[in-house]
Amino acid sequence: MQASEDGRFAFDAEWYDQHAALIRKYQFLFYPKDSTVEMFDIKNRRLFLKRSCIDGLKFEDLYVGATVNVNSRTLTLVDYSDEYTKNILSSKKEKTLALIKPDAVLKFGQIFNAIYQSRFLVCNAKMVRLTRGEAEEFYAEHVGKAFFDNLVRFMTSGPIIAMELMKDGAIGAWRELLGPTDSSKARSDAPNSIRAMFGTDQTQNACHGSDSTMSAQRECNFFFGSKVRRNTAMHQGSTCCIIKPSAVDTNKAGEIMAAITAQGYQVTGLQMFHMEKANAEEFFEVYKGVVAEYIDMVNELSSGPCIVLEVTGQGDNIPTKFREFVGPADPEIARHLRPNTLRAKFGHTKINNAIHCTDLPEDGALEVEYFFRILSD
Ligand code: 3AN
Repeated sequence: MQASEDGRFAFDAEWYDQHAALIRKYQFLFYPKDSTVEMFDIKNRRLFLKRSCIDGLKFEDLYVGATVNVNSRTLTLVDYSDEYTKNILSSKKEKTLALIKPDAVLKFGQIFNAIYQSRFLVCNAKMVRLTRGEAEEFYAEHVGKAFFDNLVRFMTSGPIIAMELMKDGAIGAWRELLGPTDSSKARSDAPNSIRAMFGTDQTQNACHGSDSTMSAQRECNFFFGSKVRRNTAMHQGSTCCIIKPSAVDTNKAGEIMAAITAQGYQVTGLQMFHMEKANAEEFFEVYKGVVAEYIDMVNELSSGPCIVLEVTGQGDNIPTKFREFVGPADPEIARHLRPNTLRAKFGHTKINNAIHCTDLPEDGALEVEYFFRILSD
């Protein structure tokens, strides 16, 4: 296809058709003038979607690697399909890898919040624990340096959270937000930086950021390609908490995470998911025919990325206790009756109520399993 005359953007998009077990390829066109989308089926050389509005889709959501929901299909934008789109978008948008290191993982809510406040888009996130071999490979450029052993020991000492961040000039912007490598220097030279606020010294310095386009690509691929596939979910005495797409989209996820840990809960698993509509239907199946809002719940859960947490805590019956902390399904009711609950603070409507949590105690393990074993594979 040719460069656009009326400023439309063109991407190559793919959709994995589970039934046919094959990848279908489309050309995806976005017209910023009226925010409409048009799609062509590449193999069959025909119009697939007549130019129309897609609910909730914004220009900022479109970049290579993004997932977009169109007519119940979760498409991945795999490349720019014309020079115009490439020139305009690729020169600005950048991806970088951020790691929350073991010393700062308990502060992950505040760090996510700082990231959202600085207007980064979190495209992917997952909590993992590195093996020694993985940490050595990740830091291969530092082999032989005096601090190498110490660094590897530290990076394998507990869970870390990997994130793929995106914005214009993301690599430099994230390093600026991090501050100097040495946390003491950060406190004197950049007191509002993440390392100043959350780091201890030169090795235990809270977070990592890629230092070039090449390393960003390698490092994002290291965590979100096929290499590090495990997650840290423990599947024991835990419950499932989904920070819903509408809360993620309005940059509330960090505040919600911080509120959960401030209440004394621990987060032992964390992963971002881009739900297919079919998966959202399957996950909410127990509500079908029972809850009037079932279809809206499914649509909301598949409308964009959600962040799923495995939550544990002191004592028994975590699903029941955590559910009380999440509060009534309707945030209006929650604000009247239980103003300290998560839904009272972060919810808007019964559908956009910020959080899903496991309802029945016996389902806690099943819901955690659905995300951290079934979908994550
Ligand atoms: P940055 O993470 O600021 O880019 P690098 O890439 O030079 O810093 O170093 C990678 C990691 O190695 C740092 N984040 C830090 O944890 C550790 N490190 C770097 N320099 C030292 C040092 N002189 N002493 C101890 N640890 C260090």
